[in-house]
Amino acid sequence: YKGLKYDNCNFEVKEYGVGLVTINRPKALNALCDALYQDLHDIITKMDKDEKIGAIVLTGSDRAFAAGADIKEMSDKIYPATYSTDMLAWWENIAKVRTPTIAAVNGFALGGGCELAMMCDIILAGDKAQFGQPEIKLGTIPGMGGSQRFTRAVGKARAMEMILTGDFMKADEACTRGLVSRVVPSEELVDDALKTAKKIAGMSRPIALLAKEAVNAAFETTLDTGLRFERRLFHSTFATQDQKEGMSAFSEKRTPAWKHK
Ligand code: CO8
Repeated sequence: YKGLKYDNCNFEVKEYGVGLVTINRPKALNALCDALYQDLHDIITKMDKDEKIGAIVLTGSDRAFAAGADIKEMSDKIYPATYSTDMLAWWENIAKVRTPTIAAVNGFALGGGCELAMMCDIILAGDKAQFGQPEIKLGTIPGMGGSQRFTRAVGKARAMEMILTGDFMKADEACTRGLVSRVVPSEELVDDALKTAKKIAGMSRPIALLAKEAVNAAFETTLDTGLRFERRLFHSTFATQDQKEGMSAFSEKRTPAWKHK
């Protein structure tokens, strides 16, 4: 797939095991039209299957990560079709990717753009990034997870306020409230995200996938079930050569040479 070209996204595979996907639809501030979804899904699925890739960075432009779903494309849709096609359900495929993902957000992440960022495992924000779920101003509500993931990230009161007013949230506040992991000067954002992704890609791949699965379980279960699930996954790491290698390397004061990259 490495030579493939897409209309709405660019991508590259770094030699250090990181996939970089750049949303590229400047004429509409990277609004997420159906064709863009197809491109993104195709690239990300291929990267997810590529065992050489240990982490994926998803970014947009300086002005916009993505300014939402494509308003012009959806404005004439009628209810029976939205329901019978289960419109937008397919976006969840992006959240189901098993490889760790980092959204590097510069500029606007609004509506579907904010929801897409929240489908990633980590959000890093450029200092000028702005997040929001302004669907209410268009006479609709979030449809790709905003009411659920935003609420889990920032808590009920602020999520309600944002979703009911359509106001935007700046990077610093998003960081203070836990929506984003770190704020970075915007010109350094993609390099920082690649560096972070490289660090993750340098871990044992199966162990990184287990860690991701364990954290994600925290959003789906009771504490007791989640703790048991974590323990079972933890036990299972002892069936890998990489647990032996990691702990031996620590004792021998050397860098581990993972068997399962
Ligand atoms: N869809 C389509 N086109 C868009 C979108 C969008 N979401 N956002 C911006 N554009 C286009 C503009 O129409 C404009 O095009 P043109 O030059 O042809 O007029 C171009 O991008 C540049 O935009 P602006 O001139 O408006 O740029 P500004 O810097 O003045 O403003 C803003 C930037 C504040 C981001 C402004 O463009 C804006 O408010 N955009 C809409 C943001 C929004 O409401 N997003 C939520 C969309 S709804 C959504 O995501 C719902 C998810 C669930 C349903 C999904 C169904 C598929």
